[in-house]
Amino acid sequence: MVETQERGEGLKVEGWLRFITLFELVFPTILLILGIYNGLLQVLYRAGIIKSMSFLGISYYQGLTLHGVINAIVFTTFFIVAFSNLVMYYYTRIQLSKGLTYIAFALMVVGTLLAAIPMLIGKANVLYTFYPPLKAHPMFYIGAALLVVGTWVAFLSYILVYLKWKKENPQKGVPLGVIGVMSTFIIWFVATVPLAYAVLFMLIPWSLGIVKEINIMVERTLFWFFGHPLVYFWLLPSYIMLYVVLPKIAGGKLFSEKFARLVFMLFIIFSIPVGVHHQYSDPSIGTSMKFLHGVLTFAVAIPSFLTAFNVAASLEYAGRKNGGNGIFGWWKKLPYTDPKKYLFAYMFAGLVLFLFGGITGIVNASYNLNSVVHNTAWVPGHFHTTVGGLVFLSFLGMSLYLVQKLLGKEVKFQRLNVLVPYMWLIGVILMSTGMSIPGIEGMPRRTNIGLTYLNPESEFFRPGWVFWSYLSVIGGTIMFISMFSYFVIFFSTLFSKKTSEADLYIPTAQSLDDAGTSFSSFKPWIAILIVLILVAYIPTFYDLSKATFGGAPPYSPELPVPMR
Ligand code: HAS
Repeated sequence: MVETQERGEGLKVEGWLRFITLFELVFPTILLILGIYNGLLQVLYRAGIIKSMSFLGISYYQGLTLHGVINAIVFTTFFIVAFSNLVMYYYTRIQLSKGLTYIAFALMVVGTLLAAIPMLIGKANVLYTFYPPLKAHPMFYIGAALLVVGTWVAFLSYILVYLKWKKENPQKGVPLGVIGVMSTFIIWFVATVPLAYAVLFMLIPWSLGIVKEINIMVERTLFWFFGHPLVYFWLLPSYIMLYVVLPKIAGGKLFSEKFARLVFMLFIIFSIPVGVHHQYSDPSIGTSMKFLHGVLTFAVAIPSFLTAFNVAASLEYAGRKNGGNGIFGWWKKLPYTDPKKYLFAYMFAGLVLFLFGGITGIVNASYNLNSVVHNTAWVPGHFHTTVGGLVFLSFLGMSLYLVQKLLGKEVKFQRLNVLVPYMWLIGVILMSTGMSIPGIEGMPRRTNIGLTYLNPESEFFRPGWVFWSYLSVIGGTIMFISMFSYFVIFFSTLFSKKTSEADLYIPTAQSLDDAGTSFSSFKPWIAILIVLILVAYIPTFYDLSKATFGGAPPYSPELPVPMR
């Protein structure tokens, strides 16, 4: 067991770091109100309950862009940087560079505000994937670029802390939380370099009118080089919590730290060379590359399977330690609804959702099944149980916890708080089921023709989809109520009176095994990653270079769609 893993005392956080971290937690939570509101409008609009999304003068694609960018990009990125700042400091006790942390913070805030302006005035209705032919105002791309550069600066500050810690502790294994943060940002950095190329050299010149045409397939491929690792950028901080925090709160220990470390290393090698599984239906990329990326996608599921077993075994250990016996007795001894241990509820509800997210992900990864579900409502069904499930819930729970600790406050409405994740769980299951089942029958993933397939007057009317759309509305409404409750709890806690000393304490489980110094070096894994990227992407870009097409004119999704 690594020594730093066992530390349990609170840690004073200097004023400047407390300020930045709190800002990085509270600012995206405020934006989330708009993101969640647009989520509710989505389900209502899709089911035809509201005939337009224009309550705030927001159009369908504009609302969908705000929903995706705020919830999946801004909220997550800010949380991950705030959480990583604290994890690095807590487990190494080495101060982050104040200058770098401030620069990262400033770039992220300015970038977000710059990107927000065109989104809010309807000049960037390009969805969170923002690939052409959808075209945004240049300010959107510049803002997105600044946000990403901000995270690179934050990563630089982590690298400095990591190297200093290694130098001072040559004989020790790196703390698990630090391995988790470093893995998250190694993946993120490698994934965002091609994205930066695409934004700087393709999208910005295109949006400024400097170039008239853009190679859509190359840009899409660069985007998905980034787009799949993006999901592990979201997931790995949740895995840090599952390994480090959850077993402790459950009352037990981590089953195997060695396996947990291996999981992070496997993510480094497999997260990136899989992007083409988002492009199985795209032209210009040959089937052999699609097959290779498909195989590697199954490989990237392995660390999640390892996690499922490691976490389940840790929970069983905790349940038995809490007095549970027999095959199922230990299940009853976990703190599902203990208001003081609310982080358990947030993570457990997320784990249940991730079982569905994992299964649907494997379906997506299968080349032939993907052709059934691609671009259908099945896909949002999948990602609301992954990024909208485990990731979102663990981030919400941890945001509240960190705000509480850094300000020395008591959580308000504690009974309601412990119900929030279970409401969200029920809501997501209903909403995702209501999207996944008709998705298999071809219900489109996105539509700005609203009522068409639910309208008996339309030639596209699908009576079988009416029930599922209403089920989604019920699920989406429960999700909205859950989040409304969360906002009340979060902001009441934020503005409540201080009740204790403000310090940082991250509940940290010991491990049943002694991981020693195993899997403490990133170098061999980064080397394997580079080889795999070359193998998976050189032939892909070769295929693209042989394709004979020019650019495409910009397209606006808000153009009128022919209706009967
Ligand atoms: Fe995915 C599309 C394949 C994981 C997010 N994915 C998406 C999109 C998003 C997304 C946002 O292959 C849409 C992108 C877009 O806008 O077009 N995904 C996978 C696979 C995995 C996977 C194989 N996805 C994620 C995660 C995400 C995420 C994680 C966010 C965080 N996904 C795809 C594919 C597509 C796709 C294709 C393209 C679809 C298309 O055609 O457009 C795997 O990583 C999943 C592995 C997971 C597991 C589950 C392990 C289970 C655990 C829980 C254990 C529970 C316990 C509790 C212990 C193997 C760890 C016990 C409790 C009990 C009650 C029993």
